[in-house]
Amino acid sequence: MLWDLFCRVIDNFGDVGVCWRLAAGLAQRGERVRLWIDDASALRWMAPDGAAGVMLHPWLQAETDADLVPGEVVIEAFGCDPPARFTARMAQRQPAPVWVNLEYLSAEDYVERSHGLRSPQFSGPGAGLDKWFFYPGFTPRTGGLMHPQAPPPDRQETLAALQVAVRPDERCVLLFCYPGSPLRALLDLLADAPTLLLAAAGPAQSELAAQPLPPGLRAHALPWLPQPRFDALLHATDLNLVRGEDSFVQAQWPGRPFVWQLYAQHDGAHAAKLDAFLDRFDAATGQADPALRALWRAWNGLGPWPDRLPAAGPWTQAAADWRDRLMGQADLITQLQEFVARRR
Ligand code: TRH
Repeated sequence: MLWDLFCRVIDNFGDVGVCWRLAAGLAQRGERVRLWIDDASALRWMAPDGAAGVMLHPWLQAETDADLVPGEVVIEAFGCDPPARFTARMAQRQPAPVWVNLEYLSAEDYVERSHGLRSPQFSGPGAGLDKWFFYPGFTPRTGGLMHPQAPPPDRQETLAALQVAVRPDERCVLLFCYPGSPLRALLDLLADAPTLLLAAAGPAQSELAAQPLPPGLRAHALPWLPQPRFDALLHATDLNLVRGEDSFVQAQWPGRPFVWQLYAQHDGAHAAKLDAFLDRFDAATGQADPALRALWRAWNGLGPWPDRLPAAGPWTQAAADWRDRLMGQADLITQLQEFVARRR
């Protein structure tokens, strides 16, 4: 089948990160994918070699190319609305494409209620078509998550390829954060043990450069990595500090401790998202160390700092149990293919 996947890059890299991972995953399963994107610049480092079966197209071409015939499936990521003329062509296509809106990730209850809902289009270029809502999520009544596409390479290989040498007694920590992060307090907490801090490209490096490192901490600046190598790195560390959506999901597959920095929303809605996730995580794993929620909330500017990191053993066990639970659920791409097949 031909899948048309529309991606509008609002800011940061999650929109393109999620869409590229989906496009590459569908192509790996034999689907033909046209990825329509308004700013493909990040793909220069995120996907330098592209992927067989994925054809990149500038967003505007979907508006201007009068001979374009929509595919059997149209995915709009995060409610980005395909160009009007393309949508009008979808309405003329016989049979009509299956039109899916891939929504943002959340652990909140509304996701289970909203997943799979149909939205008949009564007006506009898509009048007469149905749009379907597809919600990623952490429970069986959602669309699931994008599972790793391949087993992770060996930890030592991954670190050696990045010229990262972790000393025997050192904890290896990945930092991928937003500008203005409360780094000082985090560094003081990480000073409880010898630590090598791998700073992802972007704000983490400039923020770290402005901070004196406590004794026992070393820092290593990483380049922008192709997505599969970034994923492999998540499996090569002891603790991952990640952000947004896509890196947050992928940091759950190694079964090692992770901390989520949410994209701060002016109305504070990110606080409910954080608590909704930890409520599910704690309930599913029996994790009960109060330092964990305190650390997550403090890192997101939502509360006071704990006086210590969560205990590593129980934290790692909880992360592994959580991963096993998620791996037991059907992955998002499989569910999306079945979702579409049932609606064709
Ligand atoms: O960049 P992000 O903060 O994106 C976020 C999310 O999209 C969020 O939903 C949205 O509200 C906000 O932007 C505006 O974080 P995220 O989602 O983890 O996306 C980063 C992508 O970049 C992810 O696919 C991993 C990839 N990446 C690499 O491939 N190589 C790298 O070196 C790094 C640092 C990241």
